[in-house]
Amino acid sequence: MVRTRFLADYRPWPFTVLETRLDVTLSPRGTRVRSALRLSRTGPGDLVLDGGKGLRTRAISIDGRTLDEADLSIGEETLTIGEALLPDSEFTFAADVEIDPQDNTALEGLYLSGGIFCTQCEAEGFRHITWYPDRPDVMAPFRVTIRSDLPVLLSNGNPVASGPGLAEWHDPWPKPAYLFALVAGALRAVSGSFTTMSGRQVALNVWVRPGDEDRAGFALDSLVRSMRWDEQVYGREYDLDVFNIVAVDDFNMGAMENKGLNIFNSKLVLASPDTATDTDYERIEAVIAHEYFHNWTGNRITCRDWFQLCLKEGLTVFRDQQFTGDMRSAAVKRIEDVVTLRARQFREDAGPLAHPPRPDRYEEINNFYTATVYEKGAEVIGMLKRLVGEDGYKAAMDLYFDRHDGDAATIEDWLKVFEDATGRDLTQFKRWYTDAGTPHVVMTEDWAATEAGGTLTLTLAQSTAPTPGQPDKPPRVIPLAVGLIGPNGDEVRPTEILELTEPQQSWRFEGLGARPVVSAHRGFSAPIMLRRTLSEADRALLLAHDTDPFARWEAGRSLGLDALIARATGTADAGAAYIAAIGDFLRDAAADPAFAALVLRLPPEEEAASVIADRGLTPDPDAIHAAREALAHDLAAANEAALAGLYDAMVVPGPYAPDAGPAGRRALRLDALALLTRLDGGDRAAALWDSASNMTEKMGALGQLVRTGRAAGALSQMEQRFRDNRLVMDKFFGVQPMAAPPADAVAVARRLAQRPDFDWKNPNRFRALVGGLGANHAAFHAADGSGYDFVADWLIRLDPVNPQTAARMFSLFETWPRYDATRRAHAVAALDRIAALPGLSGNTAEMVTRIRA
Ligand code: 0A1
Ligand code: ZN
Repeated sequence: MVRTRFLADYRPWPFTVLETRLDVTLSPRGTRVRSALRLSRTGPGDLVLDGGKGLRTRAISIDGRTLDEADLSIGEETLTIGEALLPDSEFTFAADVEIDPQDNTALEGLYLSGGIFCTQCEAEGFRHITWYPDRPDVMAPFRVTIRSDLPVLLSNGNPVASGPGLAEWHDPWPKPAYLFALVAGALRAVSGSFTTMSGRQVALNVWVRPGDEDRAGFALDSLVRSMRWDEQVYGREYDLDVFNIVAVDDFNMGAMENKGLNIFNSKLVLASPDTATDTDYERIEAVIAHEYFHNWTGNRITCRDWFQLCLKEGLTVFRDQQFTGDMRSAAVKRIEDVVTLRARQFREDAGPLAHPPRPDRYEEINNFYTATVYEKGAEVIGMLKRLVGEDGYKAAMDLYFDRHDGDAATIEDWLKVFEDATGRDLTQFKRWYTDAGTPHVVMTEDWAATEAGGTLTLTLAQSTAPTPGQPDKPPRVIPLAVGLIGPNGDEVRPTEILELTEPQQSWRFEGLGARPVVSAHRGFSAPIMLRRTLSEADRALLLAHDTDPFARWEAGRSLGLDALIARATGTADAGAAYIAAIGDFLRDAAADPAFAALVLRLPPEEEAASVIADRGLTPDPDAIHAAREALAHDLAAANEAALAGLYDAMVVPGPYAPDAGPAGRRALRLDALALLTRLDGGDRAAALWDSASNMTEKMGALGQLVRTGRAAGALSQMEQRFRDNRLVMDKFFGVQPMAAPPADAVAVARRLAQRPDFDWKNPNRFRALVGGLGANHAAFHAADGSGYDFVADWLIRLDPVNPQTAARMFSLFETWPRYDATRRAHAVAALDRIAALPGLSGNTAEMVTRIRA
């Protein structure tokens, strides 16, 4: 049943839960859940509890008196007890229900993953476990008893008792039901400990399946680094005696921050040099940190309602980005984050699924765990920090933790804290939370030379295109960081922040000697698209000399994009300036390999398509693919010696370490390899496949072999060696459709889908294959519609089994309006075929309707 929820309809629940007691007897087909909620009335109204279809209700009682059917009304989604039947002040509501974890393929609520019982309750999963006020503003301490013969029985909080077949847990920190978790299984712990800043000992465990223990150490170390960092940078101390992390193979998302018991997709826990890449390691470290940081930003301070989701997610992403920047290279991390933001969030903001970081309506909240809520939510906090400064930010954060600890808060509360701590009026700034769309900022320059020295006038003009449901876009506060670079490459003015608040404003820089080159949007100071005219020579100068690493990278990126787009739209041999600038850059590339790897990487086809569309033209995926291949070839040919030199020089001696230093060298080496393969046809890649002793180099080589049609041997070796390793086999399923030549990729995907080990009910495996094809731009957007059909067929199959994972993959289709009429017709036909299906889940129905609108 589809129903729209509105932010404006928020009403508090008329009771407080003083304590929640759960007694759970586990069994795959009939798990018994007995709950007792101590309630106290805070306002008038019936007692209305949430529950799902899967609950087999055996008994409901109030203060021990079992209610007859006549006293209750049990609907599809709620249980109601009339006000007249309830005691006046405090009373206990108890429920006795039975559920079927084995049947739970949606992976929401209590389910089984490879013999492990586990839960996923965010956002509204707890209602599949028992009747409950399943809303984030209802918080309670929990006491949980688990009964099972399985050896490891875990829940939130601290362990209070355990015996044969039984464990009892107590979580003293009031929490909403979405943070509840329970795990039971034959698990092994990799353990450590942490002494907090006030000297408390915390036991740390990473729970994995027997045999996986040797791949859990990095996750444990990452946890310790996260705990220390949150104390040092935010003054936040952990607040329980134990912190447990559990890895499960079947999980809809990355991981979940359940209080004291984080549950992770195993791909974000398990790593060893021969099974995980450098990127996997970096991601594990970041997600372990993210979930840990939620303990304060999400758990101690949670959200009043799901419209406020970015309150916890934007802030926690911002914190995990800061953490990774501190652990590794801040400059490289910033560029990586911008690349992801543009690829996912800008694209979302420009299409039919655009929504503000704080939406004001939704049908299915699980469809709003988006790049906009997460990544743009983080960008908005970055801007806030830039506007109020380091000290202002620190004062505001201290006040936030002080004022709102224990609360279910709102974006208004968050902004008020910043206003109170810094004295700044954030009325206009709030639009970043309420308005969708990426602002365009046009920058123009006027140079006037006088006797006293030249004056540069910079004019900035902002506008934002309409988005669904929001036709008018008033101006926002946009902090644009700029610096000036002299013609000889020296910085003549350090970074300053121009605060654009009007539709158009100008700034004057006086007393300059020669006309400088403006280094603009330094550090990507706001999530906007900056449009300016800058000569190729000036961009080459910035790439060579800018002191700001983001702006420096951006100069090269912009040359690359222009070269690619010119070729894709008609100019055959464009890109001389780009190729020459990269050639100059390569001379110094070894100085900072991780940064150099980013500069050397050609813009992806998808990004070229977005920029072409943004310029009002129709992107042609085949032309873009051909142009990118040709540009890569020419770039390689012009710089062959330098690339070959780097490829040899960037070998990392000694045993593998996942640290930023060696990882950066491997990244540069593999980016050089990708270009050199255009010249040697895959010889180096084949040799590297044979000699590599770590998964990073293996996958770097394999991608090139797949692209050049030389992967058969490597793939069969991979299969031989890793057929029992699910995570490595996901790579096997992903790399082939993603890297195959677009003309072959759909056939490759179809063949893989027929393999018996295409276990499509496992979200990782499904995403590897179907998402892998989706990531091959020219294949997914094949002119004959075969890419759309392949994805649609599989989404149709997945939807009844796992609606959340199916619905989230619809974003692959969100760019359909920008392509040509033939492709649009194919995409619309695929979407309409899905929309017409009887019994479509609410999740998918909402996505299809929004995308088609
Ligand atoms: N809060 C988690 C993300 C998450 C959201 C929903 C889930 O199930 C539907 C699972 C995880 C995070 O930000 O990591
Ligand atoms: Zn999160």
